[in-house]
Amino acid sequence: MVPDVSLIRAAVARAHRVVFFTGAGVSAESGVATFRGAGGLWEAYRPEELASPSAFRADPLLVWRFYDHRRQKALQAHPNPGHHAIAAFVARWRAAGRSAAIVTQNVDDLHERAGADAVHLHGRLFEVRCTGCGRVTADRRAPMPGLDGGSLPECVCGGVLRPNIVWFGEHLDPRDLEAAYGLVSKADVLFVVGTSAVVWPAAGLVPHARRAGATIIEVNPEDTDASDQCAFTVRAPSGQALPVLLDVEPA
Ligand code: BV8
Ligand code: ZN
Repeated sequence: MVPDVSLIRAAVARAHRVVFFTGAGVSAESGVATFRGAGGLWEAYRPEELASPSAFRADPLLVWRFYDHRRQKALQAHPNPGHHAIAAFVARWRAAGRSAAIVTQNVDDLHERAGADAVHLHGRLFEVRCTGCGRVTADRRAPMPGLDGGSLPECVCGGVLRPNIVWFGEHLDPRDLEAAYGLVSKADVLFVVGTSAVVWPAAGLVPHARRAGATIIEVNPEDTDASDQCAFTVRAPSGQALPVLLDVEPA
């Protein structure tokens, strides 16, 4: 680990408002593939080939098969000690009358399955949205019936359903963005966990928090685009580091 664990813990204990900004790395130890880097999803595909409106228009079956595969993998996964440490910390801080929140770029539901709520900036793998009437519904069918036979899931209105995910070139939900920027602008401590910080506007949360005076703590085995904004960088897997770093009581 790192020598400044006690410094980090002291900063966290003093914090009245803590935000966790997470990316695919927080789910890596649950066996959910990250996007970039070795073994990442994008190694086999190019993002614009699959996670974009044009890809869905061109070949909705291919895109649905990509998400169906990820839905099945995500259902087989379980929250890891990193998810549990964050969820327990958030509950403890709120019980003490302090503020703690999670803003995630992830579309899996592992934060929720560890008992926490989260702002999902890039949508949710287990929701579908109708391309006709716009209705959003929870949907955990995996495998998705019909895909093997070449038929696309449909809404009760007859419209084709799509994953309720923000694709490249699509706007994030302004309510989520507003919530996320509102949280980090008041944070005393911002944990940046398991993200390469290359995707915007989500990545903008880090410089925004820094300008607002937050102490930023990165938990990631590797250097990222956010590393130079961080007061502390913990070069370790989040499932190992977070149970240690978050084992604090409010001071
Ligand atoms: C938009 C859903 C307006 C799909 C995703 C500036 C401003 C605005 C837009 C842009 C801009 N510059 C460029 C853009 C365009 C684009 C963008 O940011 N492109 C990047 C690639 C340059 N942004 C957009 O298109 C956004 N839309 O801005 O709308 C607009 C409209 C039209 C025209 C212009 C602008 C929409 C972005 C959302 C895209 N959707 N996901 C899906 O999931 O299938 S993004 C995708 O990347 C995932 O959601 C993921 O969450 C996100 C970020 O990736 P990470 O989570 O960081 O994961 P990654 O694999 O990269 O890194 C993993 C990290 O974990 C690594 O650092 C690794 O070291 C670490 N790690 C590994 N193991 C562990 C670990 N850490 C801890 N513990 C471990 N054990
Ligand atoms: Zn519909």
